Amino acid sequence: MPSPTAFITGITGQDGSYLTELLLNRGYVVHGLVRRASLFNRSRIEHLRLDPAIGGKKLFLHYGDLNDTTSLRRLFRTLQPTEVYHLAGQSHVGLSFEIPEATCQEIANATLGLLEILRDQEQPVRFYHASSSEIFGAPLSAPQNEDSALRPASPYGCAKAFATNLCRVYREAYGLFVCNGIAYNHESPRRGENFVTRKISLAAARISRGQQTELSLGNLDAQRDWGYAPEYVEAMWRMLQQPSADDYVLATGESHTIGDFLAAAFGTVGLEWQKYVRFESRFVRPTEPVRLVGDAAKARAKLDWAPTTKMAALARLMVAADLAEPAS
Ligand code: G4F
Repeated sequence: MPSPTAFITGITGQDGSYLTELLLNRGYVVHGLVRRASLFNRSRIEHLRLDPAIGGKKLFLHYGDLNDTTSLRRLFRTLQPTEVYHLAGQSHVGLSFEIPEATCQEIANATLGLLEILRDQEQPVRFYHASSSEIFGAPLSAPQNEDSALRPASPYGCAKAFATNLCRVYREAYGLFVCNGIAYNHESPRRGENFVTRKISLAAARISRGQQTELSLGNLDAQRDWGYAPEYVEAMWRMLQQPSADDYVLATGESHTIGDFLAAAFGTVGLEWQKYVRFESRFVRPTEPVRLVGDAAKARAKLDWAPTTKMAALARLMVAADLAEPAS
């Protein structure tokens, strides 16, 4: 039996790196799409790429751009992937207010381009779309599930809602195996430093080492459902192993404020966060979801998936990882 072949857009991101590890461990050949940039941004997968048993043997990177569908189509023809994980796109909700057109181009149009390519494949391809809890935006009820109304509160949320609906339409109209993973916030030591959890874990570690004196943040009252990213990529893979395609909410079912996360992270190093955090209005978004919390009952029932790492443990492990990094 030849190895199954996966193609990942966004392979250099947090989720892409964990998913690559998971797929390699399960015997896949993994191909990843990488955007050309003057500086390499491959640090999260460098340990895999430089492993002589993996890089160039089981893991291959390809330069490309999601909006260049001609070269993407060519890649599909050459690689003939059996599973596609579409994780790429501008992922910062706050930034989507600054660059809404680029955000919609990267998230909405790019997904449409991939779905069109999928339609033309001769062999069936299973497709995972990284949808987001941001599609629920200002929800009318909590917790949200797969049937909750889409009421996005940002350009990012609008673009994800568009892409999520397109995936549903292409599944129903053309019988494609397309799944939406409606993921709530999922974090890890590999999270980008401009997301609130990583900003906080880094600050707690640096302040405890005397390398930083304060931490500037925006809205501390927003509530999020935070899980641990490696557990979420397991669910992504399980979705594509099902007999039929469907949409699934991925969430812990617990909601916490930014203040709760601050207390857990700073508590790890024995500090009171209130002494170090100051408000900075530039981090406040024009509008944003107030309370997002997901109901992952369907994923539990059909995928046998349940996240085990909750907010406090997550904060602790992220601070521990930042403390273990050499001081810079
Ligand atoms: O960490 P955040 O930037 O994550 P956000 O906006 O919830 O989005 C993340 O999760 C979504 C769901 O999975 C993804 F779709 C999306 O791609 C991304 O991964 O902000 C969390 C909360 C917000 O309420 C924000 O206003 O933290 C608040 N916040 C307060 N001060 C801050 C800051 N967020 C950031 N990034 N930086 C701050 O200084």
